[in-house]
Amino acid sequence: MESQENWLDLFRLMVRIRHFEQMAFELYTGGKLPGFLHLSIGQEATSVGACAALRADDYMASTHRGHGDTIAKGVSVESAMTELFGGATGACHAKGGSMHIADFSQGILGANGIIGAGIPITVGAALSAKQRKSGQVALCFFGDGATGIGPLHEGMNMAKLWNLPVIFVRQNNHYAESTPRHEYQGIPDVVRWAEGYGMPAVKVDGNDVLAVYTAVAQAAARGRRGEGPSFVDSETYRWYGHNIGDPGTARPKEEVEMWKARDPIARFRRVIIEHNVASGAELDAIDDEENTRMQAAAVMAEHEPKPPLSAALEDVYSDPVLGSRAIQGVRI
Ligand SMILES: Cc1ncc(C[n+]2csc(CCOP(=O)(O)OP(=O)(O)O)c2C)c(N)n1
Ligand SMILES: [Mg+2]
Repeated sequence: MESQENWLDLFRLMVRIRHFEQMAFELYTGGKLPGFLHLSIGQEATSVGACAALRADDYMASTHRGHGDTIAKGVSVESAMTELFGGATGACHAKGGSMHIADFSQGILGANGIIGAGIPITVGAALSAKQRKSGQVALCFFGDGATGIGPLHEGMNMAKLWNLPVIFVRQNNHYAESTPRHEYQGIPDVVRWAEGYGMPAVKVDGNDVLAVYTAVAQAAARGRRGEGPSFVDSETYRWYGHNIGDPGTARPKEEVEMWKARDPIARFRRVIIEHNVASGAELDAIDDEENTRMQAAAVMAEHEPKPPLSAALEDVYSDPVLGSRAIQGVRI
């Protein structure tokens, strides 16, 4: 990114996501939070850099590890945390939970517990944008584990065939659950697969927020010019295990430590200070503000009312009458 104007916004967003997930971890392990968690701590630069390159009305679909992506695209920490608590005022009125936060008003088509499922949804959104000539693009995040999933290959083919403004962003954190890439991926370099489908594909340092931003901005510009899909392979790492029940010890300790030393937030902090965009004290103040906001958000979210049982079928079907008939036998 040539302009340094947004650097503090990017930094603040990464810090916000880090605080959100650290809070979620504490609440969950403290027995306060229901449900389940997949933390993306360590991957903040990929979420923030990619979403910063999008317009507010562009589409984005995420994965089971979607807190960072959805906050980066615009969901507030208050709305997301209330959703994690199952509160009625949460992002999805308690029907999404950690793995399915969506906000159509911000183009967020949903995090998704089914690996690769966001990909065809994004391709469909891009088709709609193209038909409406809206100038929107549609970005799908997916993990390296999704690279072997059929919908990715179908999605890349359709996006190319119909010349759709799709940006495929692989959050390449090297593992699917605890299985390393070389055990499930036919070739080491999936950029070649994407090129094989006829789209420009680049590898990017996914812990460098500016590098991710630049790659996705170029892809978005191509999409808006009518030049079709692009693929960005963003190499990063998650610090924690696959989910809250996994201590992450299947990975070599030295590897985890090496990636922690490449912390995307600490790294961007150094860049900001070196370029005299802000001082360490100013960045600390941003961190404090985000921490304070998160503490308050957690207290608020915990005490938000839970939805009544009678709301169970609200917001589920576009036609609630026909929709409720579809699940015969359910009586509320
Ligand atoms: C279609 C499908 N198959 C299997 C699973 C079980 N599953 C959940 S997460 C996961 C690994 C995903 O790895 P990756 O795509 O690399 O994402 P990461 O967890 O590393 O962010 C699997 C296999 C699933 N949710 N959906
Ligand atoms: Mg992975």
